[in-house]
Amino acid sequence: MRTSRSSFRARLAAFLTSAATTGVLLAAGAPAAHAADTPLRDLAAAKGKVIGTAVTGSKLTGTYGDTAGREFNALTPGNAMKWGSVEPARGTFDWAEADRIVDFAEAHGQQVRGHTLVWHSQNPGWLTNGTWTSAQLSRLLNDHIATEVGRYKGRLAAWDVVNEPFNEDGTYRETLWYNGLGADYIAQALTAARAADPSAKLYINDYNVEGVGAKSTALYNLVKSLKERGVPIDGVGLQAHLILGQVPSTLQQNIQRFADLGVDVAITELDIRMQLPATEAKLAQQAAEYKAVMNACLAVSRCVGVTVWGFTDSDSWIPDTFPGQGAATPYDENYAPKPAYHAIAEALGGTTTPPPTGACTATYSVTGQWDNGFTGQVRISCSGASLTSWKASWTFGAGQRISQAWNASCTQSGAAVSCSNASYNGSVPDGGSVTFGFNASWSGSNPVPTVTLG
Ligand code: 9MR
Repeated sequence: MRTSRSSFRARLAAFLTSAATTGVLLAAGAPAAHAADTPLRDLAAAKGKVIGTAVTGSKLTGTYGDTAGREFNALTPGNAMKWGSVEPARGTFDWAEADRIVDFAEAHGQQVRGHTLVWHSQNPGWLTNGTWTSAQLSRLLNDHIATEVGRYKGRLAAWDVVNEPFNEDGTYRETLWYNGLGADYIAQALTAARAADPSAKLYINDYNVEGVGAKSTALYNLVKSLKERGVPIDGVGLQAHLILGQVPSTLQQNIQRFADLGVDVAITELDIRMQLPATEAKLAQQAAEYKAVMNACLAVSRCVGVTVWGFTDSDSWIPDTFPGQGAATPYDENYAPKPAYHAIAEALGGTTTPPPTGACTATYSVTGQWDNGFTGQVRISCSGASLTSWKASWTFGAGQRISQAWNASCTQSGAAVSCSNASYNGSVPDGGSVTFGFNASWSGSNPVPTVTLG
């Protein structure tokens, strides 16, 4: 199928997808296929644990969708279920992205963690700018919970009912809810959520509560008193937005003390950020720290599992919020698994074959997909090695056919594709990369092939 560049661009804008990848290597001339690792979700399932990711609904196609569906057994909408997303104007609801994520999860046999019902942030302007009596606030809270939890009744595994209720010193955060209703807004929200969906596990979720400290102790005391009062509370979410080198040494002990209260614990938003650029040493340290977090959860039977806050560095909140920092997730921004990915797999009992250092790798991505066409990209990167010419080959698994290529010369014979460098981009220096692209047709499915560099 031929596609003009301009119509491709228009379609790309409408159907922008990101890409997952398959990486393959070549060190010193000998092609070494990267053995397909067992998906994380299969490893986690064998241990009865959740391995989840936050997702952006609009991106759940192409390689992003393939990876989210293949590797994770739980999804959390990163933003789609927040009040400001679902009810931007009072009484006007937009469930499109949230529905899309829940539908995707069901189609892929994944759990959904609802996030989040009661928070001080990402609320609609009509709510935060309004002046409300406590009776009105109370009604708004109950109605919101009844509507949103009711919509997904029976379909969600858990809800982050209340998000981030504490200050760092363990006092209550002064929010719209706290100021209007007092600390009992928390019990009220939990009670309303239980009434709207008796089968969903109800959580309080916060950050900087991973280790034992003033804030986590306040959360502990709250959960204890809610249990004593008979308020429905099933679990605590430890977000775990961590900084490289600062994984709390008391993480497992802290998880255990919550478990001993008789509630579940989930690591709900794990990422481990670093000052950029990411070096091999930092990525190795990050891998060890991902493994330590996994192990702390795996050591406590009531720790249900770990969710990462975005699985790829191209879909992470970190660079926007902490300028100069990033590389916080298990996949790089080209969807190549990082050492952290392999560390998660190992913690879950997998045996992985991490790429050797000193190699050139080829990473295949679907960067745009529409009707029956798509644009693909292959990036060839070298680290500790270099190339003076290259050839990237793969076999299309579902009848895809290349119609045009740029920055490489490609031939296709049956399902076999072979692309060689152009006259100007054969050389890939140590630490450098080149990319080439192509347009191709697909129908039915568009699986990502494994590329061999040779
Ligand atoms: O990942 C979310 C990001 O896209 C939003 O811009 C941000 C706004 O605060 O919220 C992010 O998710 C947050 C989550 O809902 C609660 N814990 C902290 C997360 C990172 O800010």
